[in-house]
Amino acid sequence: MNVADAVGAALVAHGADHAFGVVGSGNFHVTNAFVAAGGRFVPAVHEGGAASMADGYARTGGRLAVLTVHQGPGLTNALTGITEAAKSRTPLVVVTPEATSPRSNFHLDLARIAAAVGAGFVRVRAEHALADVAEACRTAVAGAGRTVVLALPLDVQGKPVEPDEPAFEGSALAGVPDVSTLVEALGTATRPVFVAGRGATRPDARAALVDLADRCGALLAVSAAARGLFSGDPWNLDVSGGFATPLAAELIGQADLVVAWGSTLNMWTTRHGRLIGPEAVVAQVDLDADALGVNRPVDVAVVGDAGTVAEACAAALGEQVRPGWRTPAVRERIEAEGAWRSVSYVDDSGPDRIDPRTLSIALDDLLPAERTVVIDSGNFMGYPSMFWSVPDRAGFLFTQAFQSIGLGLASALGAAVARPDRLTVAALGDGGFLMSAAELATAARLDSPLLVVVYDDAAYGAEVHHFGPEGHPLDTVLLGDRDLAAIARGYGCLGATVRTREDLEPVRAWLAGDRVRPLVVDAKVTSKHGSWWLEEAFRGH
Ligand SMILES: Cc1ncc(C[n+]2csc(CCOP(=O)(O)OP(=O)(O)O)c2C)c(N)n1
Ligand SMILES: [Mg+2]
Repeated sequence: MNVADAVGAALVAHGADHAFGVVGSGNFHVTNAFVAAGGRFVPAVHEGGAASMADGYARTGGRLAVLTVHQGPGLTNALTGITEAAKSRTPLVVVTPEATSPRSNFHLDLARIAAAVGAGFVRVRAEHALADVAEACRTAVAGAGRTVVLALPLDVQGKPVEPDEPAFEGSALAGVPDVSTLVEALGTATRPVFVAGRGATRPDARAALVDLADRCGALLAVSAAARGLFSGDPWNLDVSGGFATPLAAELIGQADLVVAWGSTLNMWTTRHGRLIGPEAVVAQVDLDADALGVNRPVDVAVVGDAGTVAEACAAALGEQVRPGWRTPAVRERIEAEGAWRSVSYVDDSGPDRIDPRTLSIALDDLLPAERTVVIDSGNFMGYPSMFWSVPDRAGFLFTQAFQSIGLGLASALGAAVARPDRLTVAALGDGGFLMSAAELATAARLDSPLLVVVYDDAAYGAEVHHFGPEGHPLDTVLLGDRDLAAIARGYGCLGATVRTREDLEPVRAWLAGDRVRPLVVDAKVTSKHGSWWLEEAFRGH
């Protein structure tokens, strides 16, 4: 067996069941070997799309994914998606052939590229090929997860490989840290709030956190990236940060203890620190010691996995159950005011354009509760993030770690492959849609149900609202009114244009049907004002 074949098979042996990519000469053999070993390969139109598909697949499925690209431009095309994955700590192995000779057209300094985007790097050696793949896979899935570039030199791929290399070993579980100070804080707080973030990674973190919150009477909140973690819990305040409901902002602001679980309490999650009251004791639990206190001072810091630490705290509290903040009055308020749709607004829909809030609420009513919601970046992004319910943590994918527009559609395709049992709903702006529309060709080929909702304001709305109020010329950030439904039909998808609530009838019909072909909804939305979460974001620039 040669190195390329062995690497493809080893990736499957280490738990990768899906690879996404575009195949060229350099990754042809390794990709075929992956498929021969039982893996599924999903071809994308563009490597940028493939990278986001792999990212979306890994994040939604909670498992290792593989991206396979051609040498040189195949990798550079994929870099934005790889960077988003690296910043999100996605367990992803990027298999890239390597032209080692600096005189080759394809040559890149792969180690430096990987380092530059925050990814790990492993180069496959002929004599240690299996150990090198094992190291890449182990690094990808260990701890909070890591994106790893696995370089497969072209001049090594055809060499014979020794079959009896060391076997893959899973990562050892970290020990339980000292939680006494945190337990003391939990045992004395009267208005505790938990804020869980992306780092609350273990699949059973929810159960451990909810159990602990039940014991100490804590209210539950999440960062936007972890939305859905506490869905269905009666004490769930939903998102803390720019998307927080007025009620969530009010209650978090009154907390006497805020415990961040796998969240760094960044400017988004805390509205630049203003959400958390000055008197609150702040605790932070994170697997990564370097993450402790990065964004604000913390009074209690614990290095450890959120689920493990929560279990240890619950054990230390013993039979003690404190009412904390769980009064009937608070519960009634969460029931009455806990969702964005309970907040009144003045509908600015007209005959030709629909208010994005009205659109979002109408769609939330139409869509099945079992859904995977995927959000691209832009002014629009708060509407689906705030108004659409999500069933659980796997039901929400936020592609904002690199703050790139244009990653949502392909990420949604990866999510749809990971969860074909659910309807995947991608929310995009028209700018992000046009940037990534080529992957509609992939969407039309896949058999997973997909609904794409484009909040179409005929502009790079975020920039319009950023610079418009200051009187700058805006021609550079206007996109013009395009027929996005027609574009979608050209790729083999279905398309519908929505200007009023009544125009949603084709969506209702599509949902009631077999949903075999993806549906793209070009929703012509009003955009008189910039969104308040965007104003919040601009404070950081
Ligand atoms: C790759 C990339 N290019 C440019 C930007 C700057 N940018 C941020 S939001 C935005 C506008 C997005 O427009 P659209 O997708 O239509 O969403 P809208 O803001 O109109 O709701 C732009 C250009 C970015 N974040 N990422
Ligand atoms: Mg737009």
